[in-house]
Amino acid sequence: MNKRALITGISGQDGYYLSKFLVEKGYEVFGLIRRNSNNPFYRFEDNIDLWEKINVIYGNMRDVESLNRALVISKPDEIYNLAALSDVGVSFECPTETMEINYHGVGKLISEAQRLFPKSRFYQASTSEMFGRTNPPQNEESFFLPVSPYAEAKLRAHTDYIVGYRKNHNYYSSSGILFNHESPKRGEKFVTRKITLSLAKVKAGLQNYVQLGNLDAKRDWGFAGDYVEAMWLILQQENPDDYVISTGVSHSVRDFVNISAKVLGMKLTWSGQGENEQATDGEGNVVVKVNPKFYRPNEVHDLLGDSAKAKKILGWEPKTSFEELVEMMVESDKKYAEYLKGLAENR
Ligand code: F7E
Repeated sequence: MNKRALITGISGQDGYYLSKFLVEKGYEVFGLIRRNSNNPFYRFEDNIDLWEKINVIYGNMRDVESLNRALVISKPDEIYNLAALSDVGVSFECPTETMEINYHGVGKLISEAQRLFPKSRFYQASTSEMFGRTNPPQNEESFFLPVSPYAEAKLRAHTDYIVGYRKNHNYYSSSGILFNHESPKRGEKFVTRKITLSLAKVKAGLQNYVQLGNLDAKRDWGFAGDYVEAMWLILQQENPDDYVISTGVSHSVRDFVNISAKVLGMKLTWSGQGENEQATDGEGNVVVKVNPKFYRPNEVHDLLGDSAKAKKILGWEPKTSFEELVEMMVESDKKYAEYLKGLAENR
């Protein structure tokens, strides 16, 4: 019989790649979707065949009845909890909502899962943000020093519910402590996609420049398509555990801008410092500016993962290099910007 998986947050970037991966493996996939006025399947628009294979269940992480219903309908062997308020910057503005979804929501889901399906296996999307200000490289033994409401809530869920349920309730709960993972399906507010889409629009003549915050922040950026395989592998192990998933290479936001511009054939020249830093293209047009509006009240400066444990135990390694990732995202946004330009010209 086919295995059954319930994925919360299926309409996000990771939900897209994980459902594709599991459907290809022959799983019956159920996806929890929060009802709002946006198109729930916009990430699947270029893959309607995949969307049609997913059993959609409406509900949300605050509503325990809807979680109960999703579990009863899906009867899952595996549960992947990807639902979250995932924008770190926004979490400073909505700390209570962040705690409700990213912490209490996990408690609601895992307690129902353990009660109704004690033999199911639970994957939690934990995050490198939990390391916060701990010096790199970070691995499973590193201290957690969260500095945002997002990271605080994720860390509490990790400790109380994932480690807690595995130790105190003998329930199979594991986590992937994933470092940043990106793709052409990444939301447009995250810095990587903001850069690739904005610069592609600049190149197409649809906007003049992109405004960014802290250009010095360093992140370990991998490809989301590679990372969902690690999620699955984590649940295939005999014993539940936590694994850092990362590439082991970090770059600054400024590096990401430079490589994206290079793929677009733009040569950037940087000048100024701090809030006055900017980049001009070969023709002297300012194409990147700093706007302090995008600074965070508290910043995580340097994340660099050490995923030796995942390599040893799961046999997992990233397949996509940083340069390949940037190129994939820029090429996709180049096409998208051309499409938008065509729409504007035909209006
Ligand atoms: O920021 C800096 C910003 O929003 C990366 C989420 O998936 O990964 C993600 O969290 C860095 C930060 O991602 C802008 O200050 C500069 O230092 O792309 P981001 P994030 O905060 O690292 C982790 C692993 C998660 O778990 C999260 O859910 O870029 N930055 N200028 C900017 N960031 C944004 N968003 N916008 C800017 O204009």
